[in-house]
Amino acid sequence: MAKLTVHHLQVGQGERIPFLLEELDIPYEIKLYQRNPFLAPPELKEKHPMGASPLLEDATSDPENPLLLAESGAIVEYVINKYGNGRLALPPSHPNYADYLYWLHFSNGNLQPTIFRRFQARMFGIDPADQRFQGTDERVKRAVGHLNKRLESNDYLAGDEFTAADIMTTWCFTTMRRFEPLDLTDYPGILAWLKRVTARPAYQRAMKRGDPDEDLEKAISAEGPPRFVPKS
Ligand SMILES: N[C@@H](CCC(=O)N[C@@H](CS)C(=O)NCC(=O)O)C(=O)O
Repeated sequence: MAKLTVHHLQVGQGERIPFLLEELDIPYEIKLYQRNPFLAPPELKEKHPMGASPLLEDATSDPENPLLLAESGAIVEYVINKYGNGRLALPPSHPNYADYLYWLHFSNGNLQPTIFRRFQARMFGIDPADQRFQGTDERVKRAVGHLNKRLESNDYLAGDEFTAADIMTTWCFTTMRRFEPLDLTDYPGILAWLKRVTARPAYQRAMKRGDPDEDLEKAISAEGPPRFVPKS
């Protein structure tokens, strides 16, 4: 049996990994860290050169010297291929294989940096009327509109089946909105998909273990969850 530990900085993208492991029914330990005040606390920074969450520790082969893997996308592929028998991924023979790959990579490769750029513009005090802010806003609307269109004609990002692409993307529209507000009123495809995905028992169990204080109803509402307030 796999001996896995997830290191998760609460209120963050680390939630993808417990979600994945719960879906695959793979047992794991979870170690929780709190933001200090916004970024990682020293205990997490000491674990890996990038000091970011999630981290997966795998002591299956060598308990004395466990493997430590960062990058949520890499962790997702590692777990699926090593312990999940390929479940939650589509194989190259599947007609939607290219869709699966595209949407699996879209969150970290495009959507998330795009939203984060607008968040940074706001943090740097750029006026929303300023062209530079509007450029970041236009790009967010383009990415979110693209995803919404996909979900208006498909139950899940890769097509009819729930896959790791949905797991990678969910947090961008739930917990990530605690940092950068994003009203989803004009995106009914995303709202309906969020409801479907977050109703899954695996998501509910994962959030109970990783972020029990999050209000999951608010997280999937059109207006979104409350802003993150750092502990002083
Ligand atoms: N591309 C990485 C990003 C990891 C990342 O930046 N995680 C954030 C949590 S949302 C973090 O740990 N931030 C704390 C810090 O950078 O100090 C991934 O997908 O795992």
